Amino acid sequence: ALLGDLTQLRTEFTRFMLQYRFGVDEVITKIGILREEFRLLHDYNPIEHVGSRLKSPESIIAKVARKGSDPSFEAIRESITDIAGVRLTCSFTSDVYRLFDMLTSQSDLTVIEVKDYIAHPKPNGYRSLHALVKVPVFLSDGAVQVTVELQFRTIAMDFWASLEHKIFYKYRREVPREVVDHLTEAAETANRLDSLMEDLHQRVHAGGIGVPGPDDHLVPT
Ligand code: 0O2
Repeated sequence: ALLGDLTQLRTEFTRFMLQYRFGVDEVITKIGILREEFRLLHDYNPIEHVGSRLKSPESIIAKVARKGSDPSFEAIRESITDIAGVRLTCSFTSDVYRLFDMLTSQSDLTVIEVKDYIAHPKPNGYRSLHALVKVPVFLSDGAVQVTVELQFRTIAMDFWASLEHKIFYKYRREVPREVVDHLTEAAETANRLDSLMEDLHQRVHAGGIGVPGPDDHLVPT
């Protein structure tokens, strides 16, 4: 009987994780459509990189233990909202909000929660726009609403977050004050870079800096 129980549990877990994988696939397809349409219609690609990940079983279990949630699939589905994650790295800050609007306004997506760490950065300087959404996945026995965590950021925000994450783990979460201060300063520098790039982007788009003519003096790059 134990073997039967284990086999059933394994099947249930596989189905559970599969739903999140399909949720990620649905979101990635949506992003792919926007990207292609942008390229064809606007001759411009606002998306630099798309990444996705499923939380490992170990991390799910650790989070369940941390939160003290009921270890049932239903309870985990409700309490652990970042099992499926999609990260969208955009060129400019305005693109971050543009893509966020385009995705979250799609009628089959339900927005559960939005955290704007760009308008309100974390104390350490972390900046990104987060949205928790539910996306329908149609399975052989009906539709399920799968929760996916979306993170929208610029290349500069991503650069900072990736390196901060590495340093954070190197110190096993006990980061010395001096390092924290340095990281916060680096976040401000990344933010300044984003502002400069956004400004340049707006000026180029507004036609302020035109395409050079044959007599224009060009600075070699
Ligand atoms: P990983 O490896 O990216 O999955 P919770 O998710 O419940 O722990 P909260 O506050 O509800 O926490 O979630 P929040 O703030 O919306 O964001 C969680 C995720 O955002 C993190 O997931 C990171 O991906 C990212 N994030 C948030 N704050 C920071 C930060 O200070 N530095 C970096 N580098 N990333 C951050 P995970 O599960 O921690 O990591």
